[in-house]
Parts: sequence; structure tokens; C-alpha cells
Amino acid sequence: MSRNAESTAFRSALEVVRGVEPRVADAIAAELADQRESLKLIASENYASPATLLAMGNWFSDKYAEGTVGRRFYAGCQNVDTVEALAAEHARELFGASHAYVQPHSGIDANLVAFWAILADRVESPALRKAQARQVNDLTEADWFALRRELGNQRMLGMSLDAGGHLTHGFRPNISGKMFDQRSYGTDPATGLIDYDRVAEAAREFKPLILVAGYSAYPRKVNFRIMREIADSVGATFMVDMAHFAGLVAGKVFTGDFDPVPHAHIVTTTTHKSLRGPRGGMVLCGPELADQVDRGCPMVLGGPLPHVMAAKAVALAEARRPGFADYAQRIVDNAQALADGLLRRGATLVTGGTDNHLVLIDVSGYGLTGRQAEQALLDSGIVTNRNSVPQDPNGAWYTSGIRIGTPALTTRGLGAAEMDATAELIHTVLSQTTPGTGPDGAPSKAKYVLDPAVAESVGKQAADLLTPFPLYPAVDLG
Ligand code: DSN
Repeated sequence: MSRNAESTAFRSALEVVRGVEPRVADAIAAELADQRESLKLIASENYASPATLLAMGNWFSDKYAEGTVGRRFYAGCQNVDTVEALAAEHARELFGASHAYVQPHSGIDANLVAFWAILADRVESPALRKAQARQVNDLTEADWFALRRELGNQRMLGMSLDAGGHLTHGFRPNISGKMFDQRSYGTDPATGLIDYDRVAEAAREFKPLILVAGYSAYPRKVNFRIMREIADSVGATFMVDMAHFAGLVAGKVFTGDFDPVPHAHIVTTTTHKSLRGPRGGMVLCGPELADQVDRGCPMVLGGPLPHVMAAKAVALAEARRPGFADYAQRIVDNAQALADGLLRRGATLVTGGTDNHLVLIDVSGYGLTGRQAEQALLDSGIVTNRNSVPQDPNGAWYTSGIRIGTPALTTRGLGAAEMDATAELIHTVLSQTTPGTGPDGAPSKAKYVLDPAVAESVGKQAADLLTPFPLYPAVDLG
């Protein structure tokens, strides 16, 4: 698409929306302006291409398509079949997987599909077998009772939340924490790294049905070969949630022991983080689990979103282009440059650095909570999110960490020099922010004091840093 076509497409779309509800058109335009002006360091966000964004805004949105390609519960799905098959083909080729299911609407949905597939495959339940054999009418009330009892309370071992694991890996605020009897493995308190011997020990003791690897705030690679050996040693199904680092797998930065696809029984991901696609999820697996995975809708998913599957097909096609590997490598190079810049200025980083797309700053070194640091940075035009650090004394709400990531700024084209400048801005804000007090004068974990002149100056420097790297440069909304 020519640059002119991009601009015309977005302008025309906004004009049409404005004709019905101008406030929505204004909000869409304001979102672009905000994203253009902020130094976006949220590790789970990115900027999808214009082609990916435009593939979502069309009449595919009007179509119901429960079922799978060629086997739908609705008539007239021939064009949905085309885009779903294309997205799955691109996913299989990109990741070297034998099966791809591209219907999940998000990461949590992809994980629910995987949990269902594993339970259905692994749990010994005669009633479930009958149900699977489409003899549902033969099931008695006692069978259904037994089925519910047998599927429930299965064991899952995943990475602990404060070590960087994800809510959907069996933690109580998520339904997975209510479905599964969960135990977690943490990280070595001295190094911050996963201690595989401890994981093996926990697996031997707990004997999980599912061993989960994957994270949203662990700044290091995971050795999936070793994790698979641990799973095999206790007869567990090995599941990897690669939502955060799917782009690094696609771009062949994570290969061999660090590529989850050859090692895991099942891999889940989102499509919008380092992979740079539309918001959504995906499941990859071998032939053994494919049939159960394909039951995702209507088993745990609402009707598939064909317009998003169209956008997944576009984004996955982009990720198969040669330039994506370079992009993925630059994400990691930038994260390491950012980490080095912070370390040189005296920041404390969990694990002492990074070898993926994210950096976790322990802001207790600056005398702050994560919440104070997050807000002070936001005041200064730097968008991050607070995050627990291992054994966090401030819990999951206030936290002691700030998580930063480079996929989005790398998409804009920023490089090592800008990462060093970003480290300077972050360090300036954090070192000049002090904890505040509540109305009663007591120390507060939320209030903070930052001279507005410092926030303004940093905000201006952040904007200057972005000026040579315009976001969606071809799009002029007028
Ligand atoms: N919310 C995503 C993240 O920020 O990591 C994961 O679900």
C-alpha cells in the first residue's frame, strides 16, 4: 500500500465514523495523537502495521463462524474459511508447528483452550470419553457428576506470579486458580534466575498434570528442553505460554533450547505483543492435541472473530518476511542497551539485566514503590507499568518494580543511542522523586513528590527523542 493510500484509508474511515458519532472519531484520533507523543515502554504493547489495522475494520465482523475451516455450524463461511486457513498456514510455517488454531480472542482464551485440550486428553474419565464419542445422550446424571468431579482439581505447576509468571497459570484472581490445584516454582533469590533443579524437585513432589512455562515479567530466556525433560520425568503435559516473546521466536532470536515449539506439547500466545499483530490469541500443538484444540469454540470460546483472523493472517505474513528477524533482534539489542544504561546509572535490575524484550527495575533502590514510580514516570511522558519483583514486600497492588519493554519503541525505529537517552530520563525521574505522605502525615505507598519542572523537562526531552521517529508517518489525519 502506498503511503498516500494509508492516509486516505484512515481519513476516510474517520470521516464515516464522524458522520454517526463524532465523539468516537475524536477519541480514535486522540488515541493516535497520544500514542505518537508518549514514550511507550509497556512490554506487552506494540504498534500493528496499517495493513493489519485495516484488515480488522470490515464486514468480516458481521459473520458468525463457529466450528472450524470446512466444518461450520453456520452457512456462508467460505470467505472466513479463506482467512482462517491462511492465518493458520502462516502460523504453522512461521513457528514450524504441525497445527495452529487461530480463533482465540486473547491470551486468556488461548490458555483456556489449551487447558481444556489437556484435560480432555489426559484425565481418565469414562463419562468424558462417552461425551467425546458423541454419546452425550447416554450420559446419566451420575456420569455428569463424575465428569465434573474428575475434571476438576487437577494439578498445575507454573511460575509464581511475583517471579514473573502470569495470572492465567493457576492464580486465584483468574479462573485457572479456581479450576486447578496449583503450585508454583519461583526463582533463585540470589540470582533471580529459574533454578531448574528446584523446578524438578517441585515437579517430583507435586506430580502435576500440567507443567507451565512462560512469563510476563521474567527478563531472561527459559530453557524449554530442560523444562520438557522435567515434565516427562513426572508424566506431565508441558505447556508454554509464549505471549510475551512470540516475536522473538518468530524472528529466530530464540532458537534451539529456547524455542518452545519443538519442546512443548502445546504452546499458546497472544498475537499483539512482540509479534506485532492484532489483539488476539493462538494455540500451536502437535497432532495428538489438535482435535481437542479445535473444539475451542464453542467449548470455551464465543464465536470466532473473522475480522481479527483476517488481521492475524496479515500480521503473520509480515512476520514471515525477512525484515522481521532483524526487528526481533533489535528488540533484544534495545532492551540490553536500556538495561546497560540503567545499570551504569546505578539502578537495580531483577537478574542484573535482560536477554529478552523486557527489563524489570527494582525501584526500592530509589526508595519508591512501583506505584509511585509508575505515576512519576507517567507525569514525565514515559508510559510504563508497575510490577511485582520476586518476594515483593509491597504486594501486587503497590509493588516494588517497574517493567519496561522495547517492542513498541523498536517498531518506531529507536536504537541503542535513544535507549541510553531513555535510561537517563528514567533515572532522572526516579532519582528525583521522593515518597509522599497521606492526609494524616503517615508515609504513603501511592503519594509521591516530583518537582513539576523536572517532569516537564523530562517530558520535553522524551518528545524530542521521538521526533525523528514518527509513528505511522504516512497517516495524516489533518
Ligand atoms: N496484560 C499482559 C501484560 O501486560 O503482560 C499479559 O496478560
